[in-house]
Amino acid sequence: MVPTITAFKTSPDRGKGMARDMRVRWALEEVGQPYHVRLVSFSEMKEPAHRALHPFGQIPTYEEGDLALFESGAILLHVAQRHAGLLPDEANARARAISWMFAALNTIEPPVWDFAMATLLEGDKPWYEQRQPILEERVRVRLGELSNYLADADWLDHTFSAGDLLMVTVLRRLHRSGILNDYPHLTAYVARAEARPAYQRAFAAQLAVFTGQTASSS
Ligand code: GTB
Repeated sequence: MVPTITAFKTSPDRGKGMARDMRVRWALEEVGQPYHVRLVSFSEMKEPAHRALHPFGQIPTYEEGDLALFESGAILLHVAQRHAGLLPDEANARARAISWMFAALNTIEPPVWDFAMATLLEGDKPWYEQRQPILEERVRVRLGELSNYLADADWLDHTFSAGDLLMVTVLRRLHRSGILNDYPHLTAYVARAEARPAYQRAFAAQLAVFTGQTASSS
């Protein structure tokens, strides 16, 4: 059965692949699973039909037969457990890869998200100049630790996994800030992941939503 995911009809990032449908698309490409995409507007996301799939009125969602999932991490875990390619077969290695999925979402993403959102949305607030260095330092502490751990290894735990996929989607959010340039191991890690054919296909697919809209609205 071909699953259907949801994505922004009009992504605020203008096709840069920053929204969280990108990680689901990438996972499905990695495992070779075809998928349909239903594009939703911001207002459609808040309507009952979409809230039946996602209680918080967001994207991405994932529908496959009777199953409806929300939360990108849960969707990735489901895809990775159902198909080969994103989690190792050996039980301990598999458990470690799942630890990295949680580390990406629970340890790295919160400070990165707070920093990126403040940069985007709070530049005009009176507290911005004081708060932003604090948020940046929280990001830098985690990046330093992650960089020391990774060093010049290709992937977090020997072979590419859903943990790497999530970690890279989180780190990519820092591209705009330039912070990542201070961590060459992490820059190389992100570039290595972005060079994967599955990443390229997923990125092209989400970009086509933006360029297609541009073409049809002109
Ligand atoms: N924890 C959930 C998950 O991992 O699935 C979070 C889902 C989420 O935040 N979804 C966002 C959303 O639907 C899109 S990804 N927002 C609409 C709303 O809440 O009304 C977050 C996002 C949005 C835009 C950019 N951007 O433009 O760069 C980047 C990331």
